[in-house]
Amino acid sequence: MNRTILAVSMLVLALAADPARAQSSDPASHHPGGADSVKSGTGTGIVQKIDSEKGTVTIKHGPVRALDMPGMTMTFPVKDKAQLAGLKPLQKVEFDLSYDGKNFLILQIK
Ligand SMILES: [Cu+2]
Repeated sequence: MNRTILAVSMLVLALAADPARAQSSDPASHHPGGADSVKSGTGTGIVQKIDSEKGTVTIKHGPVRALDMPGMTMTFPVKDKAQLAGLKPLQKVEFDLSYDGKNFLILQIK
């Protein structure tokens, strides 16, 4: 009788523990969907406007396929304001762009 109760309670414990262990050891469960992951891509375009005080550059750019962005004119903040120093309006540029799900950021422009 005692042995049966012991066996049953051990089985219950084993069943209860297993799903919990499987859940906490699954790394994917901590980052569902990857909606907050940072994407990056490369684009080319023509400089329209530079704001060295704000640290932004307006670019008429072609499609950036990695970020699902069609060609358009838009203003980007740059990570390093010093990179704006060498830019002039109507200059052709190539840029590395990141997108964190909310904001774009130019990592490098030349
Ligand atoms: Cu754009």
